[in-house]
Amino acid sequence: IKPFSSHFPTPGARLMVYDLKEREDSDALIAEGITQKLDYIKTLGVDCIWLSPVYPSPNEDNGYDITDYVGIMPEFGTMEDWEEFEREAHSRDLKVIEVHLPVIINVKQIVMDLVVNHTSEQHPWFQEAKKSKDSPYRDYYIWRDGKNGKEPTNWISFFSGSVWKKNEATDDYYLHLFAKGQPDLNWESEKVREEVKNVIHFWAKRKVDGFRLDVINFISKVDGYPDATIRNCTEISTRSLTPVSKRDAFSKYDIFTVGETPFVTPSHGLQYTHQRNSVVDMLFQFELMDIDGVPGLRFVPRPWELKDIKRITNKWQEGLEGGGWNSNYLENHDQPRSVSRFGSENDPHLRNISAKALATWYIFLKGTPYVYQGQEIGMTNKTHRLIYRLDQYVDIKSVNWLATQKNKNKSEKELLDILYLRSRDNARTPMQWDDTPNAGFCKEGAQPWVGVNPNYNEINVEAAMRDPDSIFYFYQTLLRLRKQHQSALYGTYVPLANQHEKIYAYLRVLPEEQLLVLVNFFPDDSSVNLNEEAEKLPGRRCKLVLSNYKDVDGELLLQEESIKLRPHE
Ligand code: ISL
Repeated sequence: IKPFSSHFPTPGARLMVYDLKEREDSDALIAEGITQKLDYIKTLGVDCIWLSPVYPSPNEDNGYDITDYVGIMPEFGTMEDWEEFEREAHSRDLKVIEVHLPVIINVKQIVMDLVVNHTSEQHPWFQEAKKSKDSPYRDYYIWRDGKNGKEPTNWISFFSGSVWKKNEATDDYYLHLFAKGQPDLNWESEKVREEVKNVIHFWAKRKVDGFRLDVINFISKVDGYPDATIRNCTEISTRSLTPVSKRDAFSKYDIFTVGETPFVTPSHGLQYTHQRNSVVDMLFQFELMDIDGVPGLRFVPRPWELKDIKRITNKWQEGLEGGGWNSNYLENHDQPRSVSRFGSENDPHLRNISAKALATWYIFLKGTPYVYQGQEIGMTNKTHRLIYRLDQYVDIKSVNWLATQKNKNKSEKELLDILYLRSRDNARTPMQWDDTPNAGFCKEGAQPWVGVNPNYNEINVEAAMRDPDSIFYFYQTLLRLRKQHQSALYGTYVPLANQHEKIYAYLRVLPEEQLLVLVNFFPDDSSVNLNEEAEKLPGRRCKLVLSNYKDVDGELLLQEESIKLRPHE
């Protein structure tokens, strides 16, 4: 897909990238973008690409505010470019299968982001709807009268402030769980549901293989619109998903779906993804993403603990066993970078080792692993406060939160420290392709939509491809091993050494093959004794398949002394 034809690269789509070196002429600025990087993505061993929204949008929320569900943002290119991307992606079919026991799902290649909890306020539907109470589009959205001259309820938006905005023309309020520019669609309306089905048909006919369904459990709101007690959005959604859209739209095609579903529990997860009557093939839950922030208060950081990672992972791995299916991830476009968050980012050696340790830990969990762009080369958070200023943060969630901090007596340094840990911008800096200016993301002298992370000289794809010991090649190996080993795909998850504070240990068990994963999450030596759990172990020794330290080889003795692991080993 073509990026901006002016000098701007791409604000919305996270995998959207382009390489200017291929062509000399000025058209190079509208070169092939992501299509050009398909071989890179394939080399990594990825079977399927999820594109963040690429539809027309004023970009108040990086493309999650859509004005046309069946168009392409002109800055990215045209529908013809998208179709070329589709053809090129499908021509690289790897013929690998992803399995959701016991139903075989073919590998899917292109997943589009379906953002239908809300539209952009610039969407023609809303532009019409807000004009008058008689508008034919009025009930596409959710309207309520004010209460005593104030908002209809006390609900607080995910992006700070009330979820209600006054509409002068009709003297009432519309609901927006996210930005003011993202009015919620009214799913009670048959017309809205028909519109959404048409969007699904539109893309499915263009050979899209699947959809990520943005905040899909928020589409139904809590009955009666009562005031909330804890005043954040956790209380607003009724969280229930029913197979209706699937019946009328998805089931007509060989379509894969992953629901983005904040606040769900494993029992929801089992129900929604169950092989017999699934609503979605898999879902994204967020419990791990909340372990280093006060629940519901993203900008109140706290240190994470391994015991929380264990508790949450055990809960989801065990909870979805026997019919459900997990999505496993360390990063996405809303989250800080994992190596900054859970690894050791400052020392280059430990950054490499810890990124590999984290990868090993999650790629062998049961479920489908997702890799977010740049994670495979160990990209880090947006750089520290010596370089960044408050006004250089552009993510609406961060910007709106900053506005709420005006009279709260926090110093600039404190605010920058918080954003450094928690801002969504951390994941949204341009992809680092090489060490040329702007990291090869856009032309020298061009202004990327948000600043390139200054560490691109060191951390970039070109350097990773040159170095046999890079994080990239380790990911490649992990993804290959996962497909080669039946235990890694189908094995039952069995946690070991649950009380250990430093080391995460688990097995993936099939009668004919067992896989042991041992990961030291911390930057110091640690050891673990598995003798007490000898009855769970497959045997006394195991063959070493892979390590992130180069000098290990051969066999691991499981029931001798304790097993020693070096920093992040
Ligand atoms: O960020 C979160 C988890 O820590 C949650 O608040 C939640 O994932 C998120 O706010 C919902 O995200 C999705 O919908 C938003 C959009 O801004 C995000 O980029 C998208 O992933 C509204 O469309």
